[in-house]
Order: sequence, then structure tokens, then C-alpha cells
Amino acid sequence: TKERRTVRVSKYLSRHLRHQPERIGLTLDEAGWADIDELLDAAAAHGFPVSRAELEHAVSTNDKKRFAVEGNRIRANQGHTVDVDLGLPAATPPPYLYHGTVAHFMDTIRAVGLRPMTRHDVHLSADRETATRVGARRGRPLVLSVHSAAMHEDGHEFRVSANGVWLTASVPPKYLRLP
Ligand code: HQG
Repeated sequence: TKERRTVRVSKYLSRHLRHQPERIGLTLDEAGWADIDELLDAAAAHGFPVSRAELEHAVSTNDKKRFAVEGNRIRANQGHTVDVDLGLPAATPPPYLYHGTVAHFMDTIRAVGLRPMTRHDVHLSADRETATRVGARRGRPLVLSVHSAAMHEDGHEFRVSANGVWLTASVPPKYLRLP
């Protein structure tokens, strides 16, 4: 179906705009932008032809607004493992933010707090529903509350991505309220 094709295109974009641009010979600039024509040429040359219309449809209908398009460039709004500087300004978080995870990470999280693991930042959600969905990707979701106002007061920096994901370098255990 068209919808399944769109999800495939979105996953292909995520893979190459967040994690493995070099896999298709694509170069991102320091802020994570790729030239759309270069991306489409690279995808076609590597066995995954995508039309400009399909790309635009995948971007505009994306459930999490994962991508930004500006003129002839595109980037992922968050979730990178490659080294990029999105250039987001530091922002004041709401008093609490939420993180969805699963039980088998909890011993480590209790001991060392939330770490970015393979990504650039710890990803936090503004509401419990979103955090629940994030945790549910891995199993039965557990939602942790993060006392972001206290962190901010103590000098931890927060940024918010263009699609509303809150990002911070790490969350020490003392700011976590565990379920
Ligand atoms: C866990 C998706 C052990 C953490 C989602 C998570 C999100 C620890 C996993 C975005 C830990 C990392 C990010 C510690 C954290 N010890 N485990 N100290 N600290 N963890 O995928 O937040 O669909 O890198 O709880 O919706 O799950 O791709 O992060 O389970 O927005 O756009 O280590 O990815 O967005 O996993 O998800 P991830 P995440 P997209």
C-alpha cells in the first residue's frame, strides 16, 4: 500500500540522515543537512529509487515530524548517532519531562541515571503519553519523571528539537522519579 511505502521511505531517510549517510556516499553538513537532489541520486544509485514527490509526502505526513525541509535541503530533526550540531538554542524546560523505557534497563538507570547511549542526547517527552509510546517500542513501557526544572536550576542545559523532543546530555539519578 501507499502507506507502507511511505513508512519505508521514512525509515530509509532516518537511516541515512541520522546514522549512516556514508552507506550511500551521502555527506551531511555540520548541522545535519543533506542536499535533496544528492540524496535522491544517492538513493537511486544504491538500489532504492525515491521520487521527489514521495520524499515530500513522507516528510509532510510523518507522524513525528522527523524531518525538516528548507529549500533544497533536508535533515532529521533529532535522533542522530552521527556527529552533528543541530544549532538549537538552549531552552527552559517545563517543570517535569518524561522518559519511556523498559524494566530491564532500570538497574543501570537507577545507578547511573539516563545516558544518551548511542545517540547524542537523552530524549525526553513533554507528556506521559508520548513517553509511554517511546518505551513501548521495547516492551512493556515504564515511564520515569524527570525533575527538569531542578536540573535546569542546577545548570544542566536543555534543547527542544523542531518536532518537540526535549534533549539533554544526561540525567543524574537524583532528578529521576521512578515508577
Ligand atoms: C535506555 C525514537 C541502560 C533508554 C523515540 C532507552 C524517541 C539506558 C535506550 C527516540 C540508560 C536507548 C529516542 C542507562 C538510558 N543504562 N539503559 N544508563 N539510559 N537507557 O532508542 O529514548 O521513532 O537511543 O531508556 O520515539 O528509546 O526513531 O532512545 O530505552 O524519540 O524518531 O537506553 O527514538 O524516535 O534507546 O528513543 P534510544 P529512546 P524515532
